[in-house]
This record gives sequence, structure tokens and C-alpha cells, in this order.
Amino acid sequence: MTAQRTIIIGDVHGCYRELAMLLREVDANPQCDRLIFLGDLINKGPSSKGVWDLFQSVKGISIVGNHELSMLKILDGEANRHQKYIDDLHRDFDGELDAFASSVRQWPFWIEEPGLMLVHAGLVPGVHPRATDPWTLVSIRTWDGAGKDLFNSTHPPWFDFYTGQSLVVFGHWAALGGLNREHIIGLDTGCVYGGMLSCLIWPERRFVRVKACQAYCPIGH
Ligand SMILES: [Mn+2]
Repeated sequence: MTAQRTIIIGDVHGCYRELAMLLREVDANPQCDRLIFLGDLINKGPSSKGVWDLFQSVKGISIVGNHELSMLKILDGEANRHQKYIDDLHRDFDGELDAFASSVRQWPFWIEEPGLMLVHAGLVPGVHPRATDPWTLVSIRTWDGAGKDLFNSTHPPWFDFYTGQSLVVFGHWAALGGLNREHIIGLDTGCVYGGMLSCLIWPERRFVRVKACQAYCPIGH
């Protein structure tokens, strides 16, 4: 019997073709592989529903990304956004947005296992995710020493402060183009912007990437 693999997949953002290619490339088998997504399955790309279908077909599990969290906040009336945002998602999901949203409500904001920590955007230095605001976990990029400004690019990235021994795997920051340090791996390689869709096969620590068929939206959009 083959040892169980965990296949950790970076931000898909509606790029269902590339996800299908990646799943084929790693020969993903839900009978013996565990497929974990780092969040942000939806928006920006050609079909969020297409990604949701594939996600279900491989019995995927996911942590919450900022796009899923925004969606829930809007659906729950806790955030203002143009109605078009929800209309677009309803159109994309073709009647299945409620099912998707119900699923997302069950997703964790992080997954922690011996030697491994998965989170969408990152960790506040020295603070366990259970003691961190969920919005921070899905959006942090940089660290100012106080947590007042998590996006200011003049401050160092949060992972420069990480001193733990577990491997932290995150997505969210496409402009980094991926990151591979001993204890930090960034898996968002900007597929939807015309980059690549990346996964990490754990515990062999092997990367597999497929090139985007095209750029679906400009970076920063
Ligand atoms: Mn994100």
C-alpha cells in the first residue's frame, strides 16, 4: 500500500482548467491522497463553480481565504459591497452558491498537525492562530511590530519573524511568486494572473506546478 500523501494546493481563484491539469499531473487519488486547499478557490478566474466541482470530486478540504471570508460577511450582511459581487457569484455558481457557502462555514482558518501549519495569508509573529483575529489570518502580509498595519510594504514580511520549527505553508501573496524556505513555503504563484498553479506534496516536500493557460486578470485586481 502506498503511503498517504497530503497534496497542498495554492490559490486557485476560479482557474478550473489549471486545477484539473494539476490534479492529473500529480495523479491525485482521493482514495489515498488528502487534498488540502489553502483558500481563495473563488473569484477573478473563469469559473468558481468549476473549481468547486473539482474540489468536491477529489473530496477536497480547505482553509478559509479572504475571498471566502468576504463572501460570508456579505451574505450575512456584515459587509457592504456592491450587489453585483453577490450577483456575479450566484451566476457563476448556477444555483449552488448556498451549498458552497454552507461548506465554507465548516472550513477552519488554519490546520495544524505535527510539523505542519497551514494558513491562508500568514501568522502574527509569536501568536498562535487561535489567538489571532480571523481577518488577520486571511490577509496579513507584513509586520510592523504592533499589528496596526498588516499590508504596508515598507515593513518586513510576517514570515521574516517566524522562529517556529513547524513548516508553515501559506498562499495569498501572488506577487512573491512562491517562497521556499526551510520552515516557510508560499504556494500562491499567481495562476489567475498568468503565472502558475502550485502544489506541495507532503511529506516528500515536492513541488508540482502547471502553467496558466492565460492571464485571466491583471495582478492587484
Ligand atoms: Mn487571498
